[in-house]
Amino acid sequence: MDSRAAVAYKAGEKLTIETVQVEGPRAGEVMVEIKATGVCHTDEFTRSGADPEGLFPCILGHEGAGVVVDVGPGVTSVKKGDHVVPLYTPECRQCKSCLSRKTNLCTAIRATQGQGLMPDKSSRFKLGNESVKHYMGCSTFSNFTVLPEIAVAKIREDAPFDKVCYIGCGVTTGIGAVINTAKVQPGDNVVVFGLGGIGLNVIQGARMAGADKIVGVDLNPKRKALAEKFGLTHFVNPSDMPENELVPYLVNLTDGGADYSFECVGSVKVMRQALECCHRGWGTSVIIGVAGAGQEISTRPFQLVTGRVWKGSAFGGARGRTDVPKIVDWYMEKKIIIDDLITHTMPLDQINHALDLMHAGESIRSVVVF
Ligand code: NAD
Ligand code: AHE
Ligand code: ZN
Repeated sequence: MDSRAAVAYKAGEKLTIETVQVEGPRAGEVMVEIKATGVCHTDEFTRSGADPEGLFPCILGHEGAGVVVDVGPGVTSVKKGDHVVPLYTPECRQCKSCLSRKTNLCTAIRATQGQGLMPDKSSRFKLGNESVKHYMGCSTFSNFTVLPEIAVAKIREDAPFDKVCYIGCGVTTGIGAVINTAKVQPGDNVVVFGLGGIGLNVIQGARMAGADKIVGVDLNPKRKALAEKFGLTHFVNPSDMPENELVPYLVNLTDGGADYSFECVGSVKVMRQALECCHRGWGTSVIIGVAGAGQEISTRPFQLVTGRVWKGSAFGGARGRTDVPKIVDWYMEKKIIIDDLITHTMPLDQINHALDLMHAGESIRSVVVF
């Protein structure tokens, strides 16, 4: 069938709105009509060419919500008409990783997903005669997309698509990093670097966990007021002081260092600051940001010898099919806030404007509605 989609032809080029051809679902797959999709910094990271694994031409987007319109042979866990959130981190419940209970990084389809293909090594998207790659197994910048059934979370039908799409990445990544990865406890002091679509969800997660000081660090002064609504207690703008004073300032502000810090920028320089502002003996820093191609992190080993811990978090450590429906419930029960973070809503043909707003620091999340 035909589908309107934003196609990324080449790294660094603007997205182009096209009518692509989408093949129906094969065994174990479902076709989803995407109703809304958020635009995450990671989509832009790939479009820009900074991701060494970026494949083109492709259909980006991994933060969607929609309705199952067709299922392939053997699909049992969802049916036509079900409301779903696509999962770039699937949950097969059978692989070594799923069974370990130690990680959310299901390996069932990771290899082909990284090649921009479905598990049978083919693409469901075509533009004329040319095959178009899937992206993060989701490709939510297409009105219709195909996913393995293990890569969709069934959600309640009264949840608005244009809000809960954000649970497909940003909300779950931020809140999950606090609750699942760091396991922040009441009274902990937390420092969050980068108060964008992810960092503000880390702040709201820290407040839910009962953190004491919630310090936010961002170069954009406009982030302060919004972050305060989510639980921020102290705002720090690195440009207000010489670079070498930032870490000692944060250590002093948090009575000897953060119990937990979170890097939500994607800068290796900031990752180092985030580790080094942690408390001697136990402070843990969680890397969420995705850094550019070929970048490496560094610190003095003494930072780790003296008890600081460096960790990472993907999709907030969440097991998608199990956890996403619960997070949708939290939103519907007003336990978490999403609406204030969706600063812009637009039709598909304005998707490049969403990228401009991100670069200008004007948006938190832009959502495209089909
Ligand atoms: P965003 O663009 O909305 O926010 C980034 C924020 O960082 C902005 O507010 C910006 O002003 C701030 N910033 C830039 N340089 C800074 C500096 N030196 N110090 C402090 N703040 C600085 O991006 P986002 O959507 O929130 O994504 C943040 C990062 O998280 C990206 O790298 C993205 O790719 C990554 N991400 C990772 C996961 C995961 O599962 N690990 C999931 C989603 C996004
Ligand atoms: N290809 C990139 C890595 C990108 C990355 O780290 N992706 C995160 C999700 S970001 C969502 O906005 C992730 O979950 N990774 C786990 C995985 O298995 O890919 C690079 O830098 O090479
Ligand atoms: Zn994302």
